[in-house]
Amino acid sequence: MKSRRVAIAALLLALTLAGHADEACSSCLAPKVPAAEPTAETGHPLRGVVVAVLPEKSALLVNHEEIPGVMAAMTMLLKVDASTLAVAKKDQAITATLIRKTDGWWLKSVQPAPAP
Ligand SMILES: [Cu+2]
Repeated sequence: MKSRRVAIAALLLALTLAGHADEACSSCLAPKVPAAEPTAETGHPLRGVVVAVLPEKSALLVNHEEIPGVMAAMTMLLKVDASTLAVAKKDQAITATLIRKTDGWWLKSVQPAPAP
């Protein structure tokens, strides 16, 4: 009975160690991914002004405010879907969600906002 309990304890210990080994391994594979990376998927709230609408690039040139922990205030190209592109207007103040994808930065949920 006692040896069986020891065997179970040893098994649990082995499982625990294996779990730790997995964690170490995945962080070795992606050492530079910051802890904030999952938020890049869900997106960051963005406020800005549309400087130009660029249909040929499926993008808006946006002068956006600082996005804390992500980027400073700047003017940059942000990709949008066709329906957003169709209603986007130059000089329009917007709020949106900034999302980082493998092909670049995208804006989702673009809404007109009161001028800053
Ligand atoms: Cu930017």
